[in-house]
Amino acid sequence: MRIGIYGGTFNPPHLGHMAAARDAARALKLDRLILIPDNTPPHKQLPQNSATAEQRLEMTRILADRLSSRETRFEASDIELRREGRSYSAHTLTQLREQYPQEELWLLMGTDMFLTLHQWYRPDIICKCANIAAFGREKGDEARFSEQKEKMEREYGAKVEIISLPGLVEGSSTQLRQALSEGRGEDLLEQSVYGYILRKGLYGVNKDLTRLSLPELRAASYSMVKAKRLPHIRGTEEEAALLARRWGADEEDARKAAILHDCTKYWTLEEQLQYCEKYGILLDHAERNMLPLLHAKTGAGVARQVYGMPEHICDAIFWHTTGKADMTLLEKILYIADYAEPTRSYDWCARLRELVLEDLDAAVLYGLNVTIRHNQGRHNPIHSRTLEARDFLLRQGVRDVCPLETEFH
Ligand code: DGI
Ligand code: FE
Ligand code: FE
Repeated sequence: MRIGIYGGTFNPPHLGHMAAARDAARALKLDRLILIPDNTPPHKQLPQNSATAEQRLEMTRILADRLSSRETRFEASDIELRREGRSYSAHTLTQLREQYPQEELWLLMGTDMFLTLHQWYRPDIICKCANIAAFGREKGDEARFSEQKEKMEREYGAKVEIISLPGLVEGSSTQLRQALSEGRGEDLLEQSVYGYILRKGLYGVNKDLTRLSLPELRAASYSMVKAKRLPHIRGTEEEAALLARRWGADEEDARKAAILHDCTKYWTLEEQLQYCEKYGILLDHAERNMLPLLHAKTGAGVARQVYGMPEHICDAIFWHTTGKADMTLLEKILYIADYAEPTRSYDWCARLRELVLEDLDAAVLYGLNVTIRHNQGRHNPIHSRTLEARDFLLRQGVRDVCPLETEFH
């Protein structure tokens, strides 16, 4: 296995880091790339409104998750943050070498770093533990690079590879922090990293979270979930907007509800329960043990408490997983957009996508049937609200396009 190691302050991690990491992973055919936020040296004055070490780690984790692909798994490591005081690469690499005795390690570094590598603490240890991958940058540097490469190979037995990075985005973190404090710089950040900065109010970004624009709300909400959920959330937003136009609901409300509907999906059971306790969200016995149902309740709570959403939007999020009897138009739209959105690819989705434009209630009933069938198939208990929602629609004489009986037997 080929493992890359990319250290930096990551204050904040930006598109330049992202491009460098991605290009290096491709050039070196890395199976894994470990991003390592460093301990800021004690003598270095931390800029005002700077992120804490924990926050730099979290932003780096978000970036790593966004970068991960089938070819390369990216991750963030707290190996240096866990260590007291200044971190030396020689120490970190010794530790990683012990952890991965058999793997091929590649230490990535920028131009300036590479040209001064012989002056680092114990370059002999560094070069013994890992190969060196230096980002070639400016034209005209070639001579200095090959001179340094030869020197490192001769004096330390290093194995050095110079990689050119086509996608390198220039820009210093100092300038980026300055831009952020002046309300600019968003375009130099990955969307979810910017969302995290928004949520935490870092680097002087001081937005009122209860008055975010739709793009800001997307960034903030996306920063709470994993990359693999984003296509679903985007799909749900587009489906909900389509249905709002079709059935005469407020399109912006439908978008907001969809953007936030799964924002707490990755909270642990403990986090979900703690949040419900804190904000007085009542749970029945069944719900306490059903993790997949809790994100709807806590998502609604976050929509209200953090993003100041009005009650009717929070309600749509609250009921989006189980449904309930007598739903409002917006509640129905979110409930069924979650199923009918384009990235869901079950066999029944094509039929549902037609139905949802012909007869909204019949589509909701169809969705309830699918949920019941899905959970029965897994021997999960069916939540009473789901059954009540179904009974309500049947009593209203809604078309039952996919009756449970025929589906099940
Ligand atoms: O959050 P999504 O995956 O987009 O969709 P969702 O909010 O509809 O959640 C679906 C999950 O909830 C899925 O894992 C099935 C589960 N679920 C939905 N209704 C019930 C249920 N689980 C149980 N045990 N009982 C239900 O009635
Ligand atoms: Fe959900
Ligand atoms: Fe969803």
